[in-house]
Amino acid sequence: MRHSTCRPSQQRSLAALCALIAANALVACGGGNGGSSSDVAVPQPVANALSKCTGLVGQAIEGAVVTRADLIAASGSVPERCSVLAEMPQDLRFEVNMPTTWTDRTVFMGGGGFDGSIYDPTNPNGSNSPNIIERGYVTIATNHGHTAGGATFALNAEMLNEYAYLAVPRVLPAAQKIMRLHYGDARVTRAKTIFEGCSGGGRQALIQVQRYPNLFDGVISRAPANSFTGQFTWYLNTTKQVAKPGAAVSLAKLQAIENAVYAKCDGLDGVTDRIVSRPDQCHFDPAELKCTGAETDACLTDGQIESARMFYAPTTGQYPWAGMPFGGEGQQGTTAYVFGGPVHQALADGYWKYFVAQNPSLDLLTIDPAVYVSRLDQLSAMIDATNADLSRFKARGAKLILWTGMTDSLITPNNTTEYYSKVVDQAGGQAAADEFVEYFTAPGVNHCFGGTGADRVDLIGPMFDWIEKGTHPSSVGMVATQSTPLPGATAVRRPLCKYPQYPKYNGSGDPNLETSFTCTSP
Ligand SMILES: [Ca+2]
Repeated sequence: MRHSTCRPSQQRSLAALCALIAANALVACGGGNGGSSSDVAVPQPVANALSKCTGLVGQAIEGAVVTRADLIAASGSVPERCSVLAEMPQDLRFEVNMPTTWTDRTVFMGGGGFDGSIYDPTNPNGSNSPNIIERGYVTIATNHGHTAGGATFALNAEMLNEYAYLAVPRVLPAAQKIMRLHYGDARVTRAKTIFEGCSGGGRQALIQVQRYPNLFDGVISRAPANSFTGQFTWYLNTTKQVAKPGAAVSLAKLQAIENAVYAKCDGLDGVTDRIVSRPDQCHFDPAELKCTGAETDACLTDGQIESARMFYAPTTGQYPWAGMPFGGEGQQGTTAYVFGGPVHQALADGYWKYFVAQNPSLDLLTIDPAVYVSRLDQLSAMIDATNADLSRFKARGAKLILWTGMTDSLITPNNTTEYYSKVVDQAGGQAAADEFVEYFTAPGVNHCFGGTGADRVDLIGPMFDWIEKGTHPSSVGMVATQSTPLPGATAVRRPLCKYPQYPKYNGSGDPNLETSFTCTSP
């Protein structure tokens, strides 16, 4: 089954649709632009590609059976490729796309949400780096062990393990064996392989780095759901909070919050562009909007203030959550991501009923996490990817890129920042960390894509250049572009800055252009 995709356009209704689809496949929407990296020189086409490809059907390879293998003709900018579908017990399916003219680069594309579908590499609006297949890369993707169905798969222990951590290490050897049959051993042995994913796919990326450090030469983790247990506990708490009488925060009030945040914080980066590039300097208390007379859309009651404060406040305990960022509240309110909205609720419902309690008939609002302490510990050990000791990964020369949108209200950017800081400490300091991990933050960008900022950026080309040539991504002047500007507006372009740097307006020049900004340390 193909991955459902949609692109958040300027129409808010479509954005809302994207969000609903995202409840099942969290990384569904995004943008794509051309690659910025030089590719490997003069790749040679595979001889007898048609017979080699179709001859794979029915073969048993490394525990998998090939169920489909088609040589698909070039179409537009997508080159001719052998597309292979294979499966393993119980329901682990994967796809390998092998260009006839291959650049000796392979990308394993992560999934998202509760998974259950195979990421489509030909979709120009995927949530990862754009135009992967157009650049002659082999792509690999998997359903992570089950087919759609929301979170119901979690009642099956084997499927839950595959979702948690086992799918990629099961699939990759079989996919690489298929590649060897197509391209020959020598090329596959010398080729570089990377993993990229956002959201749930960002968590999968960090699973590889932490538990299977020998599988990939490079890993790109975007907006990772790596503090899974804390994240889904927080979703439960916010769902309960906004269910209290008078505690729900309407879309109009979310817009009032956004306006108040921008009034205080937008200009801190040198230009008022509805992008907060200095979140470290942005301080806002929802009580500043407390209703003084009759309630209106522009003010908050005590119950609504309590909800909003809960949204931004970090939580503590065994499974903490870092608290949400300021900015983008109104626009993300329309996609129902924030303030215990439908997406938070759907995720909480799936996790707590099927992963934790394993009882679909429970009422979400009555669930007490204290009842499930041992089960949460068990799930955390399986699913969370919070280990900051990456010494095995670093020791073999592998590289890690972290990325996050800074107004992501589904997975807070503060979560990624906290993880990165722990990795730096564990590595022995900034200089030691810089050798193998770089972290980039995108102001004004929502969950994986969208927002007022520049959300679309190629990280795969710079990653391969880092692996193959030793060129650090932060040294090549990466530029991000806004995928979905408002109607009639010009797409925003910004330099993509390495944390903790931010794009500071130069004081003159077109604020839509990256040349008007300089990556600056706070
Ligand atoms: Ca600004």
